[in-house]
Amino acid sequence: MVENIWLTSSLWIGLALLAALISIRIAVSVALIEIVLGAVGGNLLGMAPNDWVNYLAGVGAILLTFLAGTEIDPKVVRKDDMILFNWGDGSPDPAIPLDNFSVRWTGSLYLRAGDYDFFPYTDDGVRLYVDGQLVIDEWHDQGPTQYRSSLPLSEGTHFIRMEYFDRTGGAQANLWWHNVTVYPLWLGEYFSNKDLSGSPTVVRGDDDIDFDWSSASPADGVPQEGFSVRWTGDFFFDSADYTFNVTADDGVRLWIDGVAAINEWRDQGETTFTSVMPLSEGFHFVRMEYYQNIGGAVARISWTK
Ligand SMILES: [Ca+2]
Ligand SMILES: [Ca+2]
Ligand SMILES: [Ca+2]
Repeated sequence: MVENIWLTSSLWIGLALLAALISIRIAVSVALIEIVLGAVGGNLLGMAPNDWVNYLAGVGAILLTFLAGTEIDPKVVRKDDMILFNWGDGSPDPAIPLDNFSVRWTGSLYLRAGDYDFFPYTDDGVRLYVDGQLVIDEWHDQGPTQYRSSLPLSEGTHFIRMEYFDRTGGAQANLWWHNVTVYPLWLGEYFSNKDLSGSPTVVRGDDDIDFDWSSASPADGVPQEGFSVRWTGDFFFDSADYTFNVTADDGVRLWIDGVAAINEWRDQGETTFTSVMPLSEGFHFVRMEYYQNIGGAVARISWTK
């Protein structure tokens, strides 16, 4: 089963790469060729929906670790596991200049049905296409900025393309997404290790992050010690300074949009950390990561204006 998924994934990656290379060669829209090749792949290679893929679908950026993005640039062609980059004043590759460079990622994702929010966070410009449709068009110079696009998607394979450029100075490019129908509040990914590595053992929706597991396991199949959790969600905020309160035993990290708000990633007893973040009115993407080493296990978050 797992081997089949890897085979399927690598075929999709290959198709996306082929589409991009052909499009560079003959200067025809990548999206068009992706859709044609995607249809060919789906019909001829028998890539039927699969329970395991279903289970993973809707998990957001993590799916890119399987289906990958493919960076296509006439200078450098390589595979990236996720679109999560902060190059600072550097560049993605020695062959690429520090400023005035651009990147295109393409990937094919098998997604569950639902309303999806897509969140690029970039410095500078960004364009995002879903199934060839331009859903975010912010191709201009700017500091780090998050955008959001909401659209309903059917169950099946969807084609994501993100294009990006850096003009000068700092450079970063991130993309997350969230299935708000399946996970209206928090999406929780529970890992049977302390560093969020590999595939999660359990993926579920959590209404709140307000847990004191003591010495119990947090979820079926996850050990009571030596586990980690990533929670992601998008929530509406007013225009105000928000105080985020995070309590953890042991380590915890918190990001609001792409901005690191709390980083206390170490063994420790139950401790509360606070960070004040100025937010604009609208939806913001919140990501909290947590690990439990041994002994007590507590994870909580709340915020107030
Ligand atoms: Ca730069
Ligand atoms: Ca820049
Ligand atoms: Ca502990």
